[in-house]
Amino acid sequence: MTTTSRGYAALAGITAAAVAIGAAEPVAVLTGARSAPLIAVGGLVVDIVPAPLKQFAIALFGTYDKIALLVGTALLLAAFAALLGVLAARRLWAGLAGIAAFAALGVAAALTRAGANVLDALPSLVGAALGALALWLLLAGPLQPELWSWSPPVAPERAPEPVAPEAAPEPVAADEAREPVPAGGAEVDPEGRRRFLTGVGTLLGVAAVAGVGGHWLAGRRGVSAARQAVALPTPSAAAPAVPAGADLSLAQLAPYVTPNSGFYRIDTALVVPQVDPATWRLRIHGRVRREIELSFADLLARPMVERYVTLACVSNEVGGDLIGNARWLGVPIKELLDEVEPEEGADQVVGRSVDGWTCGTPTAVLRDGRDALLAVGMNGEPLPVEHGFPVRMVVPGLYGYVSACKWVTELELTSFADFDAYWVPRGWSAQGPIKTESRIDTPRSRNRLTAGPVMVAGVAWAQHRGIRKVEVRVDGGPWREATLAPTVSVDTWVQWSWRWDATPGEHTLQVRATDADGVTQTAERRPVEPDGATGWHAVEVTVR
Ligand SMILES: Nc1nc2c(c(=O)[nH]1)N[C@H]1C(S)=C(S)[C@@H](COP(=O)(O)O)O[C@H]1N2
Ligand SMILES: [Mo]
Repeated sequence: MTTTSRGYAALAGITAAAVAIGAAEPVAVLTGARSAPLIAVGGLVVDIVPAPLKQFAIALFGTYDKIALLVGTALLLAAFAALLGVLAARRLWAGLAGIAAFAALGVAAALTRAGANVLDALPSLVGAALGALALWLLLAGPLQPELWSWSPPVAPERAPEPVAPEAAPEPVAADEAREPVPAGGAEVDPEGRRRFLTGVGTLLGVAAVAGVGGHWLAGRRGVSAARQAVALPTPSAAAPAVPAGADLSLAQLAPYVTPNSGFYRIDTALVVPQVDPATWRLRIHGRVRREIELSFADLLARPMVERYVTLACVSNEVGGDLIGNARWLGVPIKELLDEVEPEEGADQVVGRSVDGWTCGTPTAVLRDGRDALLAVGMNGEPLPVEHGFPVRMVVPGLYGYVSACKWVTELELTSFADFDAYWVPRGWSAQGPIKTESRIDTPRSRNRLTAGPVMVAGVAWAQHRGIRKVEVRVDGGPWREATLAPTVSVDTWVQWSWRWDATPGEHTLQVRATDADGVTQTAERRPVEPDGATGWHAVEVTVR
């Protein structure tokens, strides 16, 4: 095979893959976006990939880790498809077998997603069938450019062009020199080439239209209309007003209340679950005396409280931004647990999402009187779909991975001895109380400042314990106490500020917080795994 024909074969393989992926999308409109092959395989990868690799992806790509995964999967698929095309040009059956293997992977991935049914195999099967058809059309069918070694000769062997003696010899690729030139010559018959490339272009166009159109249609089947139709009830216990001065409103400083659009998002869902509130149910069951099941209307009919709670991710590095503060509206989980009457020893409540993700929360924490909520509202709106619409859990004082189940559909009373939630077998601690932490928001590292007074400010948090003190120091000097802004409650972060008389030179600023129990944030640097990072945040600045 020549380099040219190998290029054409690779192009045919990539085109067939594009047809397969594109054709699967309109089918996934019927079966759900999660059953589309790329998403299903990506979801499988998310679930089986080793935890350190996942943490690496989160660290590297932050909240773009999903896009990175999908782009990576697509590039890998394209590489395999190119290889498959080259194989198929020699033996078509090898290419078709390769497509069948990919179809099997897609089907297996789609069928192992939580709540999957047999129909979820359809997108991969239809995609694979049409991909195989495309491969045949391009390599062996009416669109083939007739340059494969086994294709029938189309042109009589031409005499070699006479080479002018003064011309430099053409460099010849090693394999071209070794392999006999197939009948028909290494040159592509221009008619065949036009037919092939037109075919490739048309198929890629059809794949793109099917893929983009199908994806768009699937999106329209989403729940954003149902979300807009939700009328949130007035809380029977309103959130306390945010005290004047809680927000210092400094440039670079995180606002006291995080807007929904800027709220960090972390979850394992490659496509955001679309849960229709009309069919949503919450089952509270397991080791209880009285199992209950609630509809969305049942939930909305209950007395609701509104509370500010700061949510934090266990994967947040020291100085990181996987933390946000919002006003949540919801039903106290304690009241629901009182109704079901958990059995003695049922020390864990497992929140289960529609996509099968689980978290395990201590029953005692949910019943100790703190504002643990089954939330339906976030900052005065129904929950944004990516933040768990229609219902999620919010528990002050615990990291999200053990408490903040989005798209929640089940609360199961069990014990820590009997059940490991999603992240536990992946190396994370079963217990996840939030660690006392603080962050410098302004100035930022590498900021250039002018000598004189500089406002140093940031946030500190120790949800449900509260922050007593924040201290700052320059270049390892004495700790200086910062001013704490007022805050709504011990369940939220607090802004702090300290006026620094900056002198010219390179300086390092450090911060540490002390919680209301009197415990000062440890200097010991520990990684996020298994139960949250520790250490002091530092920024390095230049003052002129
Ligand atoms: N269904 C579901 N809920 C989930 C997760 C998830 O992967 N799936 N991740 C949890 C984690 S690790 C965190 S930190 C919070 C983040 O909530 P947010 O995306 O609304 O900020 O959601 C939690 N709830
Ligand atoms: Mo998290």
